[in-house]
Amino acid sequence: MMPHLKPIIEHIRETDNFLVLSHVSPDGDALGSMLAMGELLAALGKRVTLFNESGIPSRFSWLAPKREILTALPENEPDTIIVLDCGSAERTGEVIRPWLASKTVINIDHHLGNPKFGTMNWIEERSSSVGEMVGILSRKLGVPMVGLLGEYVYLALISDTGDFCFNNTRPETLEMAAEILRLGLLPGPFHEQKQSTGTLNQLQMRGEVLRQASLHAGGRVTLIAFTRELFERTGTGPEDTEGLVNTVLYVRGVQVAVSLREEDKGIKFSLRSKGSVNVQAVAALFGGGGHRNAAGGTLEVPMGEAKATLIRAVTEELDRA
Ligand SMILES: [Mn+2]
Repeated sequence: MMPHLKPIIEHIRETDNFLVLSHVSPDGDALGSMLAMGELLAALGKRVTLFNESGIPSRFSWLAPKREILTALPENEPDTIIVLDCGSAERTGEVIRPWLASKTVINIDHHLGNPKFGTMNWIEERSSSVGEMVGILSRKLGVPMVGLLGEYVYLALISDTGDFCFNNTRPETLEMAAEILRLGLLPGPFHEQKQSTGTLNQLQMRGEVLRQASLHAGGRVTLIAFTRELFERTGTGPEDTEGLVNTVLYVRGVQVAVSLREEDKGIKFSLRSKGSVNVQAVAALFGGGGHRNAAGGTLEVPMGEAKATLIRAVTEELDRA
């Protein structure tokens, strides 16, 4: 059923010293799958180091992981690097990249078009999240998803499925969630912790962005934009934009939401779509990536030009569908 899984399981059983990492600017799946993999390997008695070039974003500070997450190269060199939720080798960041060429790399991911940059690759495009894949590994390796391991897998599941609302929520996903609840996780307190992490500044900044949301393509596209001026004026930052793009799909008749964010290198864009509209194809036009209903990338142009370019590309995709 999963031919790529067997050698990975054998390698994990036979090896001792691991470095586990996930993509820069981590989301709930990147953090959840990495922390879960850390717990899983520790439960197997392995030495494990966690690494994420960006560290933990402030909205996840409630996680307070007991295992340290390094942002610089560790002194102790691992035998094997497990790369999680990275659609390409570039997503691992700058710091660790030289090591990817010289060590055994296990690439576990669910992004469309992952180029299989690992020594071993397990890519499941249909999997809700990489956390779900780590959960499958836990089962195969005989480690029950109790305590922190269960919490971290659950965080990954709810993050990438939009709290089990997106189409990537499969029966297998809910069965894994059910397994974790049976083993003791309480969803109420967990969701409260996850959701109540904001500040008034963030709320007001988001309000301002929503007030300026605009409709395009005959009401099929909504667009929101975050400028550096706005961040400076409201005492907020790029990490405070998370999730707002999903909110603007709320408008009746809208099929695609576009979110733009001004950064040093240009404009970072996020796209969300409903149903069969493929925004991954749009992101790929500009060197970006992602999934059918959630994708993104960067445009090295000013804000006004980024708006026009993306509205045109998204409209063409909608007209084709
Ligand atoms: Mn993911």
